[in-house]
Amino acid sequence: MKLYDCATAPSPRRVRIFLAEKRLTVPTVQVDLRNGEQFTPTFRALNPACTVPVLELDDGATITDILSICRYFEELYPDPSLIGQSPEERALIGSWLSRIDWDGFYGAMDAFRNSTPGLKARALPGPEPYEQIPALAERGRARVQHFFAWVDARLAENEFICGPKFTIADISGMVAIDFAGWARLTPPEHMAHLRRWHAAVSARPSSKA
Ligand SMILES: N[C@@H](CCC(=O)N[C@@H](CS)C(=O)NCC(=O)O)C(=O)O
Repeated sequence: MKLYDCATAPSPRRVRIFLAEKRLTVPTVQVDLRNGEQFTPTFRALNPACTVPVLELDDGATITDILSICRYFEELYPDPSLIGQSPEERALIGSWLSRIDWDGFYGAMDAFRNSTPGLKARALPGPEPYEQIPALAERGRARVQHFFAWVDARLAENEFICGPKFTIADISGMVAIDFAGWARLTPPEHMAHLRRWHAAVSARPSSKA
């Protein structure tokens, strides 16, 4: 088994943190996204979407998105549970996770990718040459501010995003916030709950994975 990774990119970081929380070690192969290694014929053959993370299983099968990779490890190694143990827990965690992806991760991605000069004609990850749309960068910034506000409100009443337990939603939320920093968006001073939680999850050893 091999995890195709890029040490500086937010998406594979989510998988690395998930594995670290489960105390699992998987051999990794670094893919140099800055120099376009994701577009080489070898990598395209592995993942035509030209993105990381990719988990390659021993039989050659490839899993090419964050959540499916995490679910795979959760089923193999259920303890500690990060995606929920009961149908209700799994549904609630899944629901918060999709809100985090929607406003937080995709908002940060739009803000960053539509405004960074080095990403011209690469406004979305993958092989298609999508042009940047400055209005999407602006909208992404607004979505991230909205994301900060609702996560702060949620954390006023909960230790972690889904309640008293650390879950995959906390991993995704922390990585989304750090990614938003690439577009110079940081949680405002007055959002004390968000800042308390972000400091706590960032202090876990897994956050350095
Ligand atoms: N659908 C993928 C998307 C992952 C993704 O967007 N990865 C980015 C790194 S954060 C990537 O590989 N980008 C390649 C590029 O920008 O060309 C998932 O959810 O795992």
